[in-house]
Amino acid sequence: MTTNGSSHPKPTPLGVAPGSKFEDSVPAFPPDFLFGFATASAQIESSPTEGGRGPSNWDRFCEQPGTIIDGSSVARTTDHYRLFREDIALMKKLGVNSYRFSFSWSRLIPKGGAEDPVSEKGIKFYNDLIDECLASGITPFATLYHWDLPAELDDRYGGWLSKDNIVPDFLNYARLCFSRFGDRVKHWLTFNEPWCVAVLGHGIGAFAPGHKSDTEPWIVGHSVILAHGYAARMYRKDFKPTQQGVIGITLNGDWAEPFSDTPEDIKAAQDKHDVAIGWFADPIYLGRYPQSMIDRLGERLPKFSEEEIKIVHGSSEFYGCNTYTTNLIKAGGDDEYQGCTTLTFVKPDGSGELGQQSHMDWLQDVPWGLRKLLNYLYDRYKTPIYMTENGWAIMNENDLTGEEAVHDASRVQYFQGQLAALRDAVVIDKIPVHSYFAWSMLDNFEWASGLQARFGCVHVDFETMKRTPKDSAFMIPKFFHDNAMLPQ
Ligand code: GBH
Repeated sequence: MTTNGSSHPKPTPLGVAPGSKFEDSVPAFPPDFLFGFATASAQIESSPTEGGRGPSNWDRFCEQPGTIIDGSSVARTTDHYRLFREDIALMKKLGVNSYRFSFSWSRLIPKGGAEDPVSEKGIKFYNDLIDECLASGITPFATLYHWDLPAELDDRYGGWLSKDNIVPDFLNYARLCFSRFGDRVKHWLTFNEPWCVAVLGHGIGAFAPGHKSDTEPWIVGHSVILAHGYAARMYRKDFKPTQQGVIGITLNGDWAEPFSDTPEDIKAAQDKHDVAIGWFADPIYLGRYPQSMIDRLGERLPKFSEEEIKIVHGSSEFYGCNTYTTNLIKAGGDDEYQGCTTLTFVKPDGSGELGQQSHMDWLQDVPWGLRKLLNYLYDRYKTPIYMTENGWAIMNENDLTGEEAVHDASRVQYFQGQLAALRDAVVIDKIPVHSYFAWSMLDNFEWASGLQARFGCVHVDFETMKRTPKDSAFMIPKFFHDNAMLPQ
């Protein structure tokens, strides 16, 4: 893995969490393994109207009182639009070889639709960003849709609720990105975490557009699967032959461990996987919705036509994996978005919680689940895996001074555990994993949690926008250098 002309370090057993069964001297990661940090446009760019950018559903959502915990908004996050060269220089200095970012649809097509004008200033911004990455020896890894929908498309036809309108508009947007950036971008994700778009946006209403419904999520999920399928087909047909890249989707999914070994809890854990992962992964990799969802949802779950499922099945060339934690799953419950199971971090023997608690109620540090998850995904879907997100928000980190926050011991500990589990999965279990992106490069706009939940490996002072790498920002690249195979 060549990074910035530095000499290749000899593999060493450093940087490994205690308990790894990995044999110390075996290098784990091939020279083309991609590693770095992940971000998303709405969370880092700021500059909401610069270059003619149109408003997104998240710009609108933030304007509604009470939606964002600290009243912050996508309009003012980390100023990456202005500071991207500095950020890429920092990534280069830290020694990563790839950067995962997302395009803002309404920066490229301000109104979003297939008949609407393209913003050449928006194109220029991403051209410059991509060129700067390449000049710095950093492979760009691009996501088309990380939750920021042009607001106009919501107004026109309800966004993802209207499959017949949104699919052609998304395809037009995807074609623009492939044709303008695909000469240099060779790694594409269509969607980031459709579960969140459907459930948090249209079921629970915690995310834009803030709808609360028990019918919309299944319709939205269906539209996203189709938009992904058609876009991936278009890439493979019209662009891949010349551009030679890969395209896939990335899903959120945390390991679901049965609370006990009763058949009920074992089934519950599978039901949870079916809704969290299988809802999207089963149609895409196996050609059908999970039976447990069909049984539970009946008429509320849309059906694929024969033509549609042909497009969807086999559309992703890899499995994109965003994962953060592990939950214990008990049978019983009425939350359809968790497969009518109950999630807990409390250990069955009453001896306490599974792991250290982060700032987010859904996130504890449970390193052993990652290896099980990667094995589950590869067994079930039999496709190469790209890890596209994994990360940690320290409890109340926002209360620390910048000087204190840079020594992020519990984040370092989290990543050591996760990376050791990844290495065990790769080396011992032979799971083909091709990338690892830590969430996130910068402290940023954590959606409804605003600026006060800090996931960054680099500290951001939100007054001055000054960036200061935390200890974890050095530790993650070092792990991959220490565990690199030497190029042949
Ligand atoms: C990722 O999602 C996002 O891709 C990224 O933008 C975000 O900043 C990052 O994580 C950190 O949050 O509503 O209680 O059922 C993380 C995966 C999946 C975590 C859904 C929260 C919902 C918990 N998310 N999960 S709940």
